[in-house]
Amino acid sequence: MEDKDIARLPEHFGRVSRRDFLKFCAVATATMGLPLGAAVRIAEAVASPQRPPVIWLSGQECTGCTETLLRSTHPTVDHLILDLISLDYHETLSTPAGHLAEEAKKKSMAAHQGKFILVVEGAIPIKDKGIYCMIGGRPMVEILRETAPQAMGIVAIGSCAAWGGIPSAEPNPTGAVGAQEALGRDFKVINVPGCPPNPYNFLSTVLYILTFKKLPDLDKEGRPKFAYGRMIHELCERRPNFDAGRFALEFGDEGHRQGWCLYKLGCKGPETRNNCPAMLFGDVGSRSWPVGIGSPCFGCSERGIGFTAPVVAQASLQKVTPPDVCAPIVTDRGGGPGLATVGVGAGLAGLALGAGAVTAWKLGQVPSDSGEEAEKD
Ligand code: FSX
Ligand code: SF4
Ligand code: F3S
Repeated sequence: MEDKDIARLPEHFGRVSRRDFLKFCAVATATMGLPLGAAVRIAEAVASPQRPPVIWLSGQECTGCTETLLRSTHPTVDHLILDLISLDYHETLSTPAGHLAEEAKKKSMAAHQGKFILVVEGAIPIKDKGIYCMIGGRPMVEILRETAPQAMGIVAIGSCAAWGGIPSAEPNPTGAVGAQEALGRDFKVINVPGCPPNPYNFLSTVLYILTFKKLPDLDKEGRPKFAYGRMIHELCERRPNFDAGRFALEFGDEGHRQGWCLYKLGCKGPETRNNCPAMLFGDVGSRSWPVGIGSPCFGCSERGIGFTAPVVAQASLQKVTPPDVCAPIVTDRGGGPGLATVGVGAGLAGLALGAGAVTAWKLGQVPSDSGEEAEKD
């Protein structure tokens, strides 16, 4: 990012300083595997006087998805929402309630046909004509089907909205499904699963659509590849223990206290795609993700794993060898660091140019000029 590019940005984006906002954009661009220069394009897109309108529908959920956004910083998302995005309807955060809120939604939809982003939070019950989730006297499913055709893009935030999540767990008494299933194949829903999802994955997705006016590359589950392209197991800091056969066998045993691998306690990292070990949660520092604090991953972002597979069941192993990017964990005595170790170390030194670059390294993505992901499936 060149100085002249930065100079043409305003000093403040609402209450967020240019410095803080660019830091956020650098993390977002690295998360998406884009060249760091794209941060300026993102900043310009979001800073346009016509703030992008967002309509946020809530179904069957615990509101954890909204809560996780409120716990993010760089800048705090309440600033991001209130100053940069025009959040025209959100049942939890909107100031107006009842008829006034419904009125605001109608007005926004009429004024921004085909230009607003529709965010869906929570599952949608379709059994018995959707009567198990009523909003303003109407079934959620009806409201969703009426709103979706007018949106520029549809993002399902959280596993509930992506494919049903907790409300759809057996015996699924309300017939809960995700937004894609409720809307059918005529629509393309971007899924940002997780229970809750990482706020940066969600914000990066929204910023991508707003900046590039197209959808990011998606996997077969409709998830952005930049966030869900790698297995947790590939990025996990406990992976050397897995490879060396060091496992915690019970919660609180010596292995658990030593930070050994949680595979035998039911960790679903080997069959769950997400970037939790790299992105972390809540901006409270290292290890702030489930496995980092000693809890096995239960596969919240993987359809058919979280809320479906028994929590204690051992994951099926899809890849058993360490990723190439890892330095060897065992070296011959006296051999010193191998070429791979030196190469990775030199690469890290070169990349350590700021928060964006560090995040890119953690994700195993090196920002390239092409704007494409460095690694593909
Ligand atoms: Fe579901 Fe979101 Fe889990 Fe909760 O609202 S993805 S139950 S964290 O909050 O929808
Ligand atoms: Fe990490 Fe779980 Fe894989 Fe062990 S099984 S290395 S704890 S992701
Ligand atoms: Fe979910 Fe596993 Fe990440 S439980 S939050 S995908 S570590």
